[in-house]
Amino acid sequence: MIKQALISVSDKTGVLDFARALSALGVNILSTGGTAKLLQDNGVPVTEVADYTGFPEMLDGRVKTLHPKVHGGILARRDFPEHVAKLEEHNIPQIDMVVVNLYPFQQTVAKQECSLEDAIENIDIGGPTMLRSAAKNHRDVVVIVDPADYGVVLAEMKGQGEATGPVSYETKFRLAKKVFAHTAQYDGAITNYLTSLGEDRAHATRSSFPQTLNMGFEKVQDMRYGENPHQGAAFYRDLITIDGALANYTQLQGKELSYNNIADADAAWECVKSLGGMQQPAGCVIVKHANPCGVAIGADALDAYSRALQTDPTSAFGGIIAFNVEVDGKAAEALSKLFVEVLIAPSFTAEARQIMAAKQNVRLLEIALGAGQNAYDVKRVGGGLLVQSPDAKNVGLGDLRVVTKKQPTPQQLQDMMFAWRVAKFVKSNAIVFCANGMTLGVGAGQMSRIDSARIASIKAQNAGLSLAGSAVASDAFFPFRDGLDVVVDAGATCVIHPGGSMRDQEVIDAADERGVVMLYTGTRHFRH
Ligand code: 93A
Repeated sequence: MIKQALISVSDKTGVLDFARALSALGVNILSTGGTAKLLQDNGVPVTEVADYTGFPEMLDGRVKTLHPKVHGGILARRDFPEHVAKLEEHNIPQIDMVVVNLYPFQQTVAKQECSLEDAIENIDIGGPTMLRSAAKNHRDVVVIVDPADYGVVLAEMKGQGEATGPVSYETKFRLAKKVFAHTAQYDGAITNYLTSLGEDRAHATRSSFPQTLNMGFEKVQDMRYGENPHQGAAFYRDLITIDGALANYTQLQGKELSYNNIADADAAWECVKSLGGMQQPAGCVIVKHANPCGVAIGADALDAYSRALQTDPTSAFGGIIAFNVEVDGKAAEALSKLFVEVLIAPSFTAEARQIMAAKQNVRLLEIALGAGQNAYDVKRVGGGLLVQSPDAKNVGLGDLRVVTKKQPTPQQLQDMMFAWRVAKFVKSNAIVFCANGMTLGVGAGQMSRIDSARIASIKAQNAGLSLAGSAVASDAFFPFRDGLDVVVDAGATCVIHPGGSMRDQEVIDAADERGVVMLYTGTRHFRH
């Protein structure tokens, strides 16, 4: 039976309606300053914690609820007669429900101008203490940290038929687990912030990489296995939602996603998102084993797909395909002829869904397009973690430098920019041949650049595509002229790469000698 609830919230979303409903069910409500005022002003009967404990809020609110009458009422075990007797002895009524959310520490420190003083005042002490007390005693106490849970709890209370009916143990346990995840993350954020400050505590020297790094994730799903069948695996998402990120997918149909599906889907989705704002509205990326094996832009989804598929139809078999536009019936018709593991798009038309429904093994994922970025890019190494900022840099026309005698034509510029965008998503060493908004040959993941160049041209030949007049992107500089000679021999007439080799001049001279255009981006895109 819930007779008494304590409500103390910074995020007041939904709390008035919830408190009103509790009150209507006969629950006695205790509350702190700001929350109590909101409830009183709106006609909900409430007792201020200060009146309840007989102790005023003090020290600018630092001490509001830290009192034995509060914590005794929460923590006492209802099934231990000694506990119950103690409460009676000290005249402490039981508190059966705790509704608390915390000072907005993360939002405060996210502001660049936030001072250490501001940050410290936003470290909540009383709130987490009540949450932890209630979560520890969840067998007898309902604890709510997330306004999204108000409805569920109310429904259970009403559903029991009694005025203040019990909330199920399952719900209380779930809510308690949520609390400890929340307070752990909250403390993690405090640690990240404080350990990002230098010895002088100045914000100017705040590091993006704190001394202690806590990252909050929640499980999306367990997987049958990992990269290989003898490895266990699960997929986690950031506790803070990132717009347009793979982890926010909605699966419309198909088998459960595997570990490799998710890794490849991410590669395809990140690459296709980068194809916006080009000469054609639709983009399509086909990924196999983490590398794009066909990328194209086109007039619509079908056009982009048909062109992307031409690059390497052999590898596309069993591939993961992503679009940056809605997939319609025409595109779905063509896609249904290929064996595909996963299809990703911002949306699918009803007709496309109907066509794909005949292929129940194909996993269909919808993800809203969004420009959100992970805060950190991480890679596990033995006993440690490599952390970097994501490779978010996009080269624009203004960053380019022509280093050869020959200047690019507008068409060559477009082709090189397209090739450059694709090369960013190809594992190093990356060599990408392109023309007219589609890839012609992709050389990926080789230990030497010249082998990537050879492989890219062999793949184009195998697909029956001509490289005459094509553009080439290389994710890093050519260390010698030999790689350049390979791509020019294959038919390329313009080349884009970062530049910056000790032998740059040798390579520029070679380009002039061969009569091709060469552009420097000044940016490298290694991807390992
Ligand atoms: O300053 S505190 O750490 N000390 C406390 O005793 C305390 N009790 C509740 N912060 C405390 N709270 C927090 O106050 C709650 O976690 C909640 O976020 C906030 C609600 O304050 P008000 O009701 O005055 O808006």
